[in-house]
Amino acid sequence: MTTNHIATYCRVCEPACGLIATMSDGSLEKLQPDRDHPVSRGFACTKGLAGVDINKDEDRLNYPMRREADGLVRVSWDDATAEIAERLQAIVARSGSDSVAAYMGNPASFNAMVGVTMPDVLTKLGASRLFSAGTQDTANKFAASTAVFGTPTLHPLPDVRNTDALLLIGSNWRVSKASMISLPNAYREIGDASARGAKIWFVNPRDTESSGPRTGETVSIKPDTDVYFLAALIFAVDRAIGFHPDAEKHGRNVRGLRSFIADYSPEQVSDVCGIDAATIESIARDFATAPAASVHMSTGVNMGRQGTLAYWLVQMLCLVTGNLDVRGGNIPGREVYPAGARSRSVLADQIIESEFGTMRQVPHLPGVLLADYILDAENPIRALVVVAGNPLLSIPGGDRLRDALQSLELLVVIDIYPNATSRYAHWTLPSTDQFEREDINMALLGMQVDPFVNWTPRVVEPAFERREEWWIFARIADALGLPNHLNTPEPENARWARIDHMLSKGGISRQELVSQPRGLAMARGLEPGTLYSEKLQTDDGLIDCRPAVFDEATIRCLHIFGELEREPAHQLKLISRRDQKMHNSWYANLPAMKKGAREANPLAVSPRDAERLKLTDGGKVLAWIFRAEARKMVC
Ligand SMILES: Nc1nc2c(c(=O)[nH]1)N[C@H]1C(S)=C(S)[C@@H](COP(=O)(O)OP(=O)(O)OC[C@H]3O[C@@H](n4cnc5c(=O)[nH]c(N)nc54)[C@H](O)[C@@H]3O)O[C@H]1N2
Ligand SMILES: Nc1nc2c(c(=O)[nH]1)N[C@H]1C(S)=C(S)[C@@H](COP(=O)(O)OP(=O)(O)OC[C@H]3O[C@@H](n4cnc5c(=O)[nH]c(N)nc54)[C@H](O)[C@@H]3O)O[C@H]1N2
Ligand code: SF4
Ligand SMILES: [Mo]
Repeated sequence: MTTNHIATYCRVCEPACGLIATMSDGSLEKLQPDRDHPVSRGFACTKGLAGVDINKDEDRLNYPMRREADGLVRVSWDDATAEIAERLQAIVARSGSDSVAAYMGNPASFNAMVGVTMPDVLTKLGASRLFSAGTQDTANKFAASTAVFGTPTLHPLPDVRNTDALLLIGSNWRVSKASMISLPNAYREIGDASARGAKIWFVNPRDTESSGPRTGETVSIKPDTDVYFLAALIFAVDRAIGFHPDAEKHGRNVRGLRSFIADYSPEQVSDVCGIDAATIESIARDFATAPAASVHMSTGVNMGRQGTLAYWLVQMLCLVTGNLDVRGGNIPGREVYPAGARSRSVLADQIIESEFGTMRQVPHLPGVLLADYILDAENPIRALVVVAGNPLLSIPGGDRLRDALQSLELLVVIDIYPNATSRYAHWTLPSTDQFEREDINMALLGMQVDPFVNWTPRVVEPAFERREEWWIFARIADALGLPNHLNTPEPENARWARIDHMLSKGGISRQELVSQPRGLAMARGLEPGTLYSEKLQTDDGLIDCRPAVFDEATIRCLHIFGELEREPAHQLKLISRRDQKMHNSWYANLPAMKKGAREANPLAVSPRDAERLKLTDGGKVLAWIFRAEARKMVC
């Protein structure tokens, strides 16, 4: 038996933690945190280490399968790709190329070849409707940054290692390691910050795993009210201390900002947010007077009703307290190679007039409209390819989406597992898992606290008939008679061409990375000084403090405030909760993960509400139906 070790990295979430794979006769036996990885430095979580179980899981998809009247039938890749191409051709001929669409799920972001090959095949087919999971969790941030900074790629990161005060809103770093920031041992980092004396607040409706004596306290907020809390913080800063000179120096229309916050004093928002005015004032004061203060807002707010306005106010809070682009404040991340900074005028082209209203593709179509595009569009989607996603569970409105998926003429799901969406697929195609493919980390450009690019070889040969996604797209394109990466003289270089080009902009070549022991290249960490001179993309070089594009949203904001004010005192709301053993909808059936609370589907209720509702620990809640119109809960 020959045993060897291969350095690789995890492609499940933002930090891309370094891993060491122990191989035995070419089989993946064990994954361990890589102590010598310069960024993750020996950190990896349960999910990353369970990659071995995923690689060997008996439930995996192993062969292309076609759905027939009496169940799934195994087919060869040749037949599967030829038949899918034939169906696509027939649908395009009958209903036009826009009747073909695709959905890219979350793991596609951590799989370099999907992003560089799939949109290309769609374009060549003449199809333009592309949906992605990013519109469920972070589209608000791209939209807000475009409005405020003139570019969707600028997201100043909290300088956790140097900050004196940190506001963490709608995020649970200990469990999730956050989103839109790459910081491997995020929980240790906030523990270290707190030990240095930094003040940390967790703004959350729930007391999470991240808060506590080691880190900081929870500021308990009612769900979906953060926009008012943020407005009140800015109001309180203005009233007690005044805005920092940076606001007038770097901001346009500060008056517009003041007129927005005027409706939301700490006293006015206190009941709606469930936070007393004095607490809001003291956070505002501590934040504004700290030598340096920073903030991170995440999916708990992104996925609420007013995530875009809230993200605008996050930037405003930093600006008016002088914490934008300063050490210990919020600083644009650096990149190993530059992320293209598109300007606001170019982005204007991405605004489309659709039959469902005016919208911006940020950068893809909103997943929440997928069912409408299938069921109601004038030129409806008839064929859908889903890669690395489970839209049926991850997009709100599952019942209608199920009807929509069932009505399709062609649904192709490319995944490592059968999932809820693939139950309705005509074809289910097995992809390789992360350790069965060569890769490079491309997501999170400009959002890494310690910027690094990491190339990894394929660790283990793909088992059964699993294939990489780019190969599957290329085979389908081939069968459609479209140019693709496989039918060029140098297929290997052709599929890497775009990535090689991007790397070259940072003065790096893939060959150089491959020759490094860990396939790594690094850039300098967070340093202030680039926001105004390089990153900001507004025409006048100023931050837009009251973007006109938000006019309608600010009026709606006031209406929602009225609605919330009228809510009964005991209104219950369901909020999302992640745990260490699940990743969105997957990992669920892995025996190593299906332990303890994960054996069931736990619902957490605050002790006060549980007592009122006579719910006991471990009891069963069968169904809770919320009747919005009756404002009543029925069991
Ligand atoms: N109910 C619910 N809804 C949610 C969330 C939630 O936690 N619960 N989370 C929200 C968030 S933050 C997001 S980002 C979205 C996510 O939305 P989606 O991406 O649509 O959903 P996931 O559950 O992440 O599904 C990922 C799928 O990719 C597969 N997969 C894993 N690795 C690979 C791979 O290497 N190749 C291929 N081809 N497939 C792979 C998994 O088996 C799984 O089926 O959902 C949002 N909506
Ligand atoms: N273990 C694990 N890790 C993950 C994932 C996973 O499913 N499991 N998913 C990955 C993905 S795709 C993403 S995008 C990131 C997400 O990473 P985070 O954005 O940090 O997501 P969560 O851990 O769900 O934290 C969101 C918090 O918001 C709170 N919240 C809910 N509603 C509100 C509200 O209205 N206001 C406020 N202020 N807070 C609210 C919730 O209680 C929760 O603690 O995690 C990634 N990492
Ligand atoms: S934190 Fe994310 S990237 Fe790191 S090991 Fe866990 S799942 Fe993988
Ligand atoms: Mo996400």
